[in-house]
Amino acid sequence: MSPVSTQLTGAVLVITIDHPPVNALSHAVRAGIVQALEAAPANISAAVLQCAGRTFFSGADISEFGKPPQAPSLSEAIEALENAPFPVVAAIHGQALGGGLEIALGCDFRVMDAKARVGLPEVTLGLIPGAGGTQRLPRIAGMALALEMASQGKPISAAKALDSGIADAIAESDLAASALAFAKSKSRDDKRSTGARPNPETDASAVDHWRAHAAKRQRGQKAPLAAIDAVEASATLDIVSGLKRERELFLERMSDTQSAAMRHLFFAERKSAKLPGPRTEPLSLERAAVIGSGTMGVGIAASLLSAGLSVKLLDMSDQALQAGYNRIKTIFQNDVTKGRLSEAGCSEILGRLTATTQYSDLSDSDIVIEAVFEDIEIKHKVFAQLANVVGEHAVLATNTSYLDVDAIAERVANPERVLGLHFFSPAHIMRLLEVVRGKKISATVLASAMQLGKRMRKVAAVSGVCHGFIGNRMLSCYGREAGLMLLEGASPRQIDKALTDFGMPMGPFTMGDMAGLDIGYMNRQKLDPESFEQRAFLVHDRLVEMDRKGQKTGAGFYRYEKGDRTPLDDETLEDVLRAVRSEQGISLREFDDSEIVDRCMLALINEGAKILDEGIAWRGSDIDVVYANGYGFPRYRGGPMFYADTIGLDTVLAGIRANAARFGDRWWTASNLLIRLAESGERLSAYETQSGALS
Ligand code: 3H9
Repeated sequence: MSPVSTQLTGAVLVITIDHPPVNALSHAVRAGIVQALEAAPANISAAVLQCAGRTFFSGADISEFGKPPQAPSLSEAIEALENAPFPVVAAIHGQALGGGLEIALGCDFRVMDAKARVGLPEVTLGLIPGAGGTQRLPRIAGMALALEMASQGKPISAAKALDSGIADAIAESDLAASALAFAKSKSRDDKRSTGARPNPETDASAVDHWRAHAAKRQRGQKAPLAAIDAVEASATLDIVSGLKRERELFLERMSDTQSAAMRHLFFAERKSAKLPGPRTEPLSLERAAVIGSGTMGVGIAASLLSAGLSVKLLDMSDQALQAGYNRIKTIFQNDVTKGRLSEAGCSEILGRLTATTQYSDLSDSDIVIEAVFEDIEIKHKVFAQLANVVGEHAVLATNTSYLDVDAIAERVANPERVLGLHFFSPAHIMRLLEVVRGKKISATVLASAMQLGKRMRKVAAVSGVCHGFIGNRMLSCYGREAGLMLLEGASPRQIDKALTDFGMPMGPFTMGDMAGLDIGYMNRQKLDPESFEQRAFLVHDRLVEMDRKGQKTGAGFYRYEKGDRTPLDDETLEDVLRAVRSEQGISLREFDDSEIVDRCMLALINEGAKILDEGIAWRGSDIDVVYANGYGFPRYRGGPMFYADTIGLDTVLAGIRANAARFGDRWWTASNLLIRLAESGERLSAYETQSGALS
């Protein structure tokens, strides 16, 4: 059945598209629209184009990209709208995104629901608008806004759309009725195709501004600059040549690995939230408690409050509790200051927050998340106290980065309700949530955690239990190689720069200084010394022992001026490096940047493949989701597993084996899965394991 239906209301033809879940502009939709226009009765005065379901068109169908194109193309469908002999009114609710906005711009008028948004998010997929958005939008809204929307990808509100001429009217209540009334007020004489409008005025300063912005804030990404080029062309080229130029730039981006990587992440992020196997009904989690009102507890409580839950915050002292409560209040008050939240919304949210020092107050909690000090004995005590007061089926979560969730669950009655929820700091801002499933977790509890992740607008990925779970276990290998290269002769500055040039937001030594070198130091004290490469952290340890713990003490791998986070080179570090290298009898050598990147990336990939082989991660794409959302891995490289696929698993394996031959195989034993996939020609990022799946 066609997703497109029509209904004649007086002299207005209403064309309705119903293509769940989000009305992507798939082939059947495009064909249906063209057919509806062709079959339109000869005497109609106008038409309305509207969508059923939760949103207007969410854009081109991304799953069709890379497949042979099927006519009519989106551009042809838009052309049919522009060339129709009657005006067409787009009725926009939900979001009009990418091709969705482009199709609306191909209509003669746009009526928007007051809560609707419009945007050109193609850059987030490594693309530029490819169906006229870069040519029609500046003709309607001017260069400055078109440059911003096409290069930044952020949607704008209906109010802003009205202000800028994108929307012609806002419907305060019934969109369908408003759009119909609007269409009835128009006649064939009102036809005013956007493409026929004059060129927008050139705006050189806006072009320069957004180019500079893209170079700085979207470093390494090609799409924002291409989007700016295309919009800039709209000022000088006629519509036909402008559309041709846009098409060329669009196709260049489409064939580039950056877009393949970002499209991979788009689908990976949606998949990671889904559990394999039959759907399990999640629990209704409405009353939450957070133990610990430090930085993590505050961020977690804020995330839960934003998701609509009521939250009880517990800490031992009134003073700590008051400080935590105030920090949560500040988070939401800042949202009000920035116009993201109304005063009434802020009061409603804070009305759901209570503070207590008494465990007995948590008795009615559906879920408790503890965010106390990272020490297993302390966590055991917290869980023991909790188990005494909460219901026997309340979900109990530990916010831990490394600890053994199974060991924590073991001591609790009904261990199937215990899990790890590894939030990243600041927890109300960072998108990643590692959901750690212990051996005994029930499918219901896991499904509930995934749903909670979605409610908190997090990207949730499931990890099995191991030291550091998916993310930090891989990171320790990356950090190990950085530390060893430091010992062998590379400077922190060179290593940091090589990795930021690769696309990481920060190098490992700048990152260590920011997080505090004492945290890793304390963690290492608790580890079996045989379980990690001690030499890689000799310099780190020496620095901590000299009270150089990073930014907070004014020095670590770098030196910092008071109140300034700029890492400065430091003579003392040179002395430490000289001393440690000589104690280790190391003869220095030169590094080039590609060796630095390769060594860190190969370590990351090999460990990721082992994690996948062990069933700690269920999907290669989940690992990519973890790295892109929790560790700043450049999205345009798709995550470590996708990156491995782009270099080729043969090449990856050869690199790992070469490192094993050179540095010994203690840390460089190639993953068996990697060997198997390199042989079979399969992709690491597409690999899915059944091992470890829930029974
Ligand atoms: C473009 O338009 C290029 C043009 O300029 C030129 C072309 C020539 N296609 O996100 P959700 C699926 S590029 C295919 O969970 P929400 C999604 O995978 C496009 N599938 O819902 C998921 O599937 P599943 C520019 C799509 O309510 C399901 O729909 N547009 C598409 O949280 C639900 O998605 C964009 O970049 C699509 N376009 O958020 C917008 N969109 O259930 C992309 C979604 O199997 N989409 N799916 O996992 C979004 O940002 C969000 O989906 C949206 C809804 C905000 C619309």
